[in-house]
Amino acid sequence: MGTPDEHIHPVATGRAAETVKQHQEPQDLVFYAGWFCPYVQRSWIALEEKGIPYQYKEVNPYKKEKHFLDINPKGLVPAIEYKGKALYESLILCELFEDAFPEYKPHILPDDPFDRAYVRLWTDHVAKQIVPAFMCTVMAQEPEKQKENLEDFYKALRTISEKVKGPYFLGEQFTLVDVALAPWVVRDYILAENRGYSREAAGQKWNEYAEKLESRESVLKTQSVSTLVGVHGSSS
Ligand SMILES: N[C@@H](CCC(=O)N[C@@H](CS)C(=O)NCC(=O)O)C(=O)O
Repeated sequence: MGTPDEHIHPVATGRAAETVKQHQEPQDLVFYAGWFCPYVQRSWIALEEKGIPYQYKEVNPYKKEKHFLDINPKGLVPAIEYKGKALYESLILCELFEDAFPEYKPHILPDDPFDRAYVRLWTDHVAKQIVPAFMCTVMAQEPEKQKENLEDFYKALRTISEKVKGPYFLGEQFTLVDVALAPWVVRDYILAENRGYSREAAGQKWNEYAEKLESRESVLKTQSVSTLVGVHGSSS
């Protein structure tokens, strides 16, 4: 796939381009994003779910421009500026939106403290098991290694599938687990086309859950036509 930068289309396309267009007006919350990035899509889904007012600013994080490094010293998207303060890390941003804008609904964390912790536990599974296995499968060069990583990916998917209440992870409520996972589901065609992955092979429950995630309106609204370069993140 070459270097990430080499393939980057400069702006969002498809439904995501319409969403970007609707969020150009200055707002207290500035969302620094790369349309192609699955981590960005997480925070973007959370913003769109809630209808929080924000201004979208496209950044190419691979350029490491000074103005952006002042916002996120790691130079990664997503990042935000809110009332003069800056913050980054996709899942932390999702939690910030939940806490700083409680009046904007739906909430993506349940009210019950046990359920909240449970959602965080399984979001952690997405971040530490599913996403790394996806990335390793894409990056692996040797067929043996690719096979091994794909098996780890299937295993991580089956583990979460057993816990899915349906239609979403926790039942009717669309929560942070779903938000964290959806951007990888919409990119799984990369594994299907290049690594022999199929949703069916991960089980019927996974297949049904994946279909629910990819057809959620907030996911569709933040989706560009091609996401091929969007698998080059740097961590979970
Ligand atoms: N852990 C970060 C990962 C963010 C990330 O890796 N973003 C990628 C784009 S998908 C990026 O900005 N890469 C720039 C680089 O690696 O220099 C998060 O969850 O926000």
